[in-house]
Amino acid sequence: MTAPQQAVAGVFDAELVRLDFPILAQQVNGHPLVYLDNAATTQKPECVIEAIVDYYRHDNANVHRGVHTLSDRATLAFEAARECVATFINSPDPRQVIWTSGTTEAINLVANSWGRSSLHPGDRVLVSWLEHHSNIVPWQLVAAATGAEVVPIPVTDAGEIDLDALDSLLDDRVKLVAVNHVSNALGTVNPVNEITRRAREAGALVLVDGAQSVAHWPVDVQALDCDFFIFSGHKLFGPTGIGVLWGREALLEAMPPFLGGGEMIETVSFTGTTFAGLPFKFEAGTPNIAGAIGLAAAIDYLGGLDRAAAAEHETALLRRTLELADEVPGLRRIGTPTHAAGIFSFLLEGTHPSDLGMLLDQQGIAVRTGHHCAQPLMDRLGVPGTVRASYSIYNTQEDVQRLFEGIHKARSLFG
Ligand code: C6P
Repeated sequence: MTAPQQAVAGVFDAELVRLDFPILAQQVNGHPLVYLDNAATTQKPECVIEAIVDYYRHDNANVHRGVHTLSDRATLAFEAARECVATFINSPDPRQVIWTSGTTEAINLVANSWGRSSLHPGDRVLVSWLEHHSNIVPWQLVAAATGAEVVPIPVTDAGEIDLDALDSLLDDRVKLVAVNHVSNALGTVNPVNEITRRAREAGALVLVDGAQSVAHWPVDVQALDCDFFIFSGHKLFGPTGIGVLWGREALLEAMPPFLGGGEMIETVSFTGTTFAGLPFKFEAGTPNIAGAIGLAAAIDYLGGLDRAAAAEHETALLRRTLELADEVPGLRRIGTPTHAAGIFSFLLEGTHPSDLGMLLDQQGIAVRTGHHCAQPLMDRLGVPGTVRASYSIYNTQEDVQRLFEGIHKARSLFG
């Protein structure tokens, strides 16, 4: 395998970036692959694949347990990965970075630990209509167990959180506002700073689901001023099965453990068990060591790119997409947020989204179709689902062109 061609800091060239992602070089169904399903998962650069392989080839051992050299190496790499994440999101302390299997588990951790210990009958958790199921269902489960209530924050027809409606919901019953940073279904960039300011004034905590934001621009948890920030490694060019819960130190210190087992204890006896400090209190069992190391490699990779220029590039792709969409009769964009991050959701008159998705796939173009795990949002917008093209740093204007060639072909077949 040839060495990946790393992008040079300060310069952004999507064609050069593509070379770092071996999977993108292949043909799918007889066509060069156009991968537009980045909101589902991003592809992995060679350096991430190599970091995982290297770990298993040379350093594999359990962490925090052995006295032997391999265990020391694995532990050092694993904890260095935590520090890498802490720097990446500007956490005041790496102990505030808790490894999880992904966004879903991280939200469940907060719901089960903070939620079950802090929510009481009559309390409210506000979630927006834009949320992914993983930021709805855990709250419904904890509400059923505690007598608290999950109340949706209305969104406008454009697919944006209605801030006036939020204001009217914020009262002293609200203990937490849980919103995504970017909607996975529409691409809406939510004004989380503003939401946090309003929630805080009302005495509520704020959880930000950053699954769809971290790959698009640098996130600073201190500047966001939220209480919990959560994301998945696999949407950030890292491996699956690894994710992050960041939390305010005082909150994490006060929260009870989520899962019990090895690693998360200080002492265990049948007369009483005491728990480890942060972050280990929340990390029961053998963690995803290779996943953490792979995620750190992905973050290092991003550190070699000019991220502002990368974000500009993605914005240009979406801008061109919207221009071309205007020229397609019968194409309707679903959600028209003022600020959108690299996601284009749409319907084509007379065509079922999954038929269009399959037809695009036959042309080597990967998109996602359906409700995108956001059924309440689909109901709110009155659509059963959409076709979703989601962009990343390695997509090009040629990819956009190919998408529209595919859409025009579908129109001629189905129209
Ligand atoms: N969205 C999509 O195609 P996990 O599966 O735990 O890594 O992430 C869940 C999740 C939570 N919040 C948001 C905003 C998300 O977008 C996702 C995952 C994928 O849109 C898979 S459904």
